[in-house]
Amino acid sequence: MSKRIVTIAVGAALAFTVQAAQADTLEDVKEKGYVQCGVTEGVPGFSNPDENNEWSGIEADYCMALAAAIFDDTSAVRYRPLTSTERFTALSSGEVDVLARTTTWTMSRDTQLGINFTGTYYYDGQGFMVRAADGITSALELSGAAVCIESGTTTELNAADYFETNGMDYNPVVFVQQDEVVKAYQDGRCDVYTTDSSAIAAERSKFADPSEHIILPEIISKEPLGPSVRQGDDTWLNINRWTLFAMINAEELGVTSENVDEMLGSDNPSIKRLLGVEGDFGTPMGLDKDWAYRIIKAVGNYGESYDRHIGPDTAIGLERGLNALWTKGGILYAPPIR
Ligand SMILES: N[C@@H](CCC(=O)N[C@@H](CS)C(=O)NCC(=O)O)C(=O)O
Repeated sequence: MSKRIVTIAVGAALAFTVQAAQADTLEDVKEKGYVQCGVTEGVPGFSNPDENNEWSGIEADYCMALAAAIFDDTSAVRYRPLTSTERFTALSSGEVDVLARTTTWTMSRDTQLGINFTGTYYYDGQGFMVRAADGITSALELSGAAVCIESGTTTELNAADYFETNGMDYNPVVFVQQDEVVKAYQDGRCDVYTTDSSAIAAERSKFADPSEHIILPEIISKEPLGPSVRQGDDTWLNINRWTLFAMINAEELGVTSENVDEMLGSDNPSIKRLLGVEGDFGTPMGLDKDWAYRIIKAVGNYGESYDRHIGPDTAIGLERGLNALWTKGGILYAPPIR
């Protein structure tokens, strides 16, 4: 046997072994009858439980979209609240099937923790909140400040970089749980609360008088927030990736939860493929042909989810900004379904 043929044979055997060793999360999910979604302990607009333990937010919507694609039933989700510190272990140990938990896609997380990020559902950046009465107008005036931070986050690392780069001292006051962080800031144990700016807006919306707190203009980092799954299961990765892409493509094509039935009759080939009227893009992922129709019908497109939970008309009040579609001045861009 030539060296080349031997190499090919070994390669094929290896490929087979890898294939055989692949986890089948979709099968597991179907067997147990629900998607186990790792979420926050409560960030309004992202993933947040109400008094009846009904979860809502763009991350909860994402979990429901997966359940709609797989089961045609948005209630087939179990939410598992996780702190920042425990989230990655919960994913890699199999305690959850997917993390949709205000988690920033970074290189070390993507390449060293045995997980894969599947996309970005919110382009965020780290900001600072201070008490209006303190008269601070820029983060560059924060030298010597006590800064409240959640542990196990990019927040911690970015703050260290920012203060060092700008030659400023600071006193990090670090907690494992978000409510402790916010309470410490409210109790005056810190001068500053820092985290993803969307979460600052979410937290501030819960304060008795939000106008007593201001968000400083500096955004000190890139925080692309997205879902992540365990490595070694490409089918599950594809389902997660294309669930988000289907919601973004639906917005771009003008398909909404309201008009999706009417859109089944559309002549637009992109809409026909999205809705499974032409071609079958579901079966190759282990889903039904109408997987995306189900998502849009039950949860809506990306813009609907955004507007419902974090948009300008909500208490969180976030403009689309970077998270607008690429056709509308933002950077939200999903590959085509074809
Ligand atoms: N995006 C950053 C920060 C994530 C993070 O944990 N943010 C806090 C601030 S809002 C949070 O979501 N806390 C919710 C919780 O602990 O349940 C990261 O991935 O490290």
